[in-house]
Amino acid sequence: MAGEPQGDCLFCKIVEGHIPATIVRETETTVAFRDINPQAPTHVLVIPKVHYANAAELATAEPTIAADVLREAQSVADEDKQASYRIVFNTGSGAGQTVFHAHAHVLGGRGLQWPPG
Ligand code: D5M
Repeated sequence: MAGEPQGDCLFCKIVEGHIPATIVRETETTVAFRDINPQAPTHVLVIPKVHYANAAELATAEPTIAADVLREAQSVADEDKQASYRIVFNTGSGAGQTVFHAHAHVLGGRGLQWPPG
């Protein structure tokens, strides 16, 4: 059920500590860890501890936690001393989403092209 841990979800396993990750920040509602395949000097994923498939589902069901994710993205950028950074929420496989647990990519530390590919 949405909001509950999913046994087959990689990011739920990271939240539960069953899969290792390089965790950089943790709050009551969120975890932030370095992406295993970094696309920029700063590439951190901020996830809610609760399981929702994507950012829109999270924001609909738990708007306060969705705001926590955004606030944590800023904190990650601050800690990595990135004054400019990009937040990406891939939504749907056509947009490149591969893990169906809501997550913000926080990217910084290099020039970022617009529009993104
Ligand atoms: O982003 C999913 C991201 O998750 C992708 O950039 C790789 C990253 N990933 C996958 N497994 C791990 C582990 N174990 N640790 C850290 N990062 C991981 P998406 O937007 O769904 O394509």
